[in-house]
Amino acid sequence: MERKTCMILALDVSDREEALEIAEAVSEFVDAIKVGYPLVLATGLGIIRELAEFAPVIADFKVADIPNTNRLICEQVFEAGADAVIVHGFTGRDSLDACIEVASEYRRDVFVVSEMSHPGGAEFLQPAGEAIARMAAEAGAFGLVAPATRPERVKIIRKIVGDKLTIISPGVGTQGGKASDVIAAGADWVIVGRSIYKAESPKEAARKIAAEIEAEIRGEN
Ligand code: OMP
Repeated sequence: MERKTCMILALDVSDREEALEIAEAVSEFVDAIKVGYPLVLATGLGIIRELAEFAPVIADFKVADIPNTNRLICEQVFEAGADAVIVHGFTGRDSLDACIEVASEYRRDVFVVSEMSHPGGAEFLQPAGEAIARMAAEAGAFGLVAPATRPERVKIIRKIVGDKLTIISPGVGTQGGKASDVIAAGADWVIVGRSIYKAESPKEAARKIAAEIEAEIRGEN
């Protein structure tokens, strides 16, 4: 995944035509498209290949099972054409290793959720977040998912993993996070869903967030 716009679209719509329309409209402003259960359950796994025409696809299945099941899930994800998969880290090192093994067979990437962006993310997952980040780095994951709603946590996690891991950060816009803040805290990419796909003009919404990120990177904020 090439870092040009520093933005990933979370495409959580459930209609195939709408998904393809939005993907095409915003493709110049995003480096990847993240799809998850809402779109894939509604339209089928084939949507991954269709979206891959516009940008690399990250399959957000938050894989969280025993190693054998994780392996079987990841094989399906990469056979379907995804460039990367999002997995949970709380299931432990062996479960994560299974995902990373499959990803390396397919020459694809694994992102590990260290802690989540919603208020409940602070209840059980956050206390384990730093250990999960350390484990992901030791296991050789490609990156982490860390919360844009808590840039101070992204800063801590960035310190822990240094430049070993790529950090992608959801929670910008509708969940209250600010793209420039979390990029300043050390995230490589922000993940944006509703603020783009629910906007009257997804293209204009994406353009605006891309401009904010660019200004932050240039040090204009
Ligand atoms: P919006 O809140 O609509 O911008 O969407 C955020 C996207 O990121 C959704 O697809 C969420 O499922 C996802 N996400 C989070 O919001 N918080 C997390 O902690 C982790 C994820 C994720 O793994 O992508």
